[in-house]
Amino acid sequence: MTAPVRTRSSADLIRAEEPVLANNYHPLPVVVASAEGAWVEDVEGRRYLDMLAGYSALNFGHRHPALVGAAHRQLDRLTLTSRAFHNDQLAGFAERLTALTGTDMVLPMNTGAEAVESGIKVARKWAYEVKGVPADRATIVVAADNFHGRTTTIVSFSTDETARAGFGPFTPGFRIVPYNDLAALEAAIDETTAAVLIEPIQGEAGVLIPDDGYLAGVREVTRRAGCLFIADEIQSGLGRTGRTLAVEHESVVPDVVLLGKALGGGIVPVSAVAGRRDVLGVLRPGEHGSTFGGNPLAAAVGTAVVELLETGEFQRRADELGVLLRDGLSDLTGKGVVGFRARGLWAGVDVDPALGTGREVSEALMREGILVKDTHGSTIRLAPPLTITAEELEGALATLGKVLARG
Ligand code: IF1
Repeated sequence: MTAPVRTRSSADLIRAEEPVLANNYHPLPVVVASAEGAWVEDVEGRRYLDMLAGYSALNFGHRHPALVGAAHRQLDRLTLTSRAFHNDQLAGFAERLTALTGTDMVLPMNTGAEAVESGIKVARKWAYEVKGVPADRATIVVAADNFHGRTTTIVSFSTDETARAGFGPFTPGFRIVPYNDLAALEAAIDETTAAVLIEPIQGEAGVLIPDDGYLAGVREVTRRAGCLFIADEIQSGLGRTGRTLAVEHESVVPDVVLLGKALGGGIVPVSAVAGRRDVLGVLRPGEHGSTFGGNPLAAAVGTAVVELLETGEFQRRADELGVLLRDGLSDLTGKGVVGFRARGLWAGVDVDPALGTGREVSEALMREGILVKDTHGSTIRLAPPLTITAEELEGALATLGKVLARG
């Protein structure tokens, strides 16, 4: 006789993690057991509207049927070959992704940080071989308050002490300038500069949207200086801001685009460096790689993600529902909201600190069935699946208003 399935309670599971799980997160006290679309359900069956969407990795909602279907079909055929051999999914994925992003070539990786690291390596190699920067002298200009991942090199150019402290020694070759400041950016570029690496909108910093013209300015300054413009679209891309890429809001075409998160449909880690052939073409066999990069399961899911984005439906939804989001946050301004930044279905909302920290507001919203994540201080981030309905979004905004009104 099979033992009864023992479902441990949320409290048991949270307690059980403590001695055996590295303490690098402070999650909200909710234990998710299942999910569909914009909704998750905890162990006890309580339902929550997911307004974080895996930090924008779940743009198509939890378990989108087209993506789960693609994954199931591939699971039953082939999951991994390594790049020592070809597989029958990768060409299609690379063709569809380059067409979708308007680029020539892709380098398939797994996590966002790997795409960022790969972008840094390719930019440096391009600087030495094409631009003629002396060996080991390449510099890359980044923005203060950036977030590009957690590897040692990436935190080397972070300005967030929490992300850096205790992880030195750090990788040299990075110059940090204020975000949204073209003069400072231009002043930091010289003949050693391989690239400028920036987020078109700074996510972790609190969804900071640069002034109109900033991205076009970065494009012009980098073109004139003969260095690369690398746009980190890992969080801002793939429909989140109402466009396939956030840089499209200024009709800007970077030399290299970094993608991740939603590229894997919230099912498998899929990331990519997509860009000009003369840039990615500097890589030759044996110079870079990854066990799982470009694996057939990732490529099959990535292809299904690109097919969803080719319709334009998700970009349109984010654009249209973004109006409702902005209107709702405008209505709450002065009623607990002291400021916000929003583009598409992505917002950083500054709550009156007198009402609590972002964490406290997140906990209060959790008790009302809404899941969000604070960024810093009293700012919370709203980034629901792009499949959210207008009614669900309005409900979330009404609940935020109720929580803030309670004080
Ligand atoms: C965590 C933050 C968000 C990213 C951009 C690269 C990466 C990320 C623009 C690296 C990843 C994630 C990391 C995750 C939480 C989340 C995050 F709070 F950390 F900063 F979204 F804002 N570029 N962001 O946003 O991609 O290697 O994680 O796949 O580290 O807690 P990754």
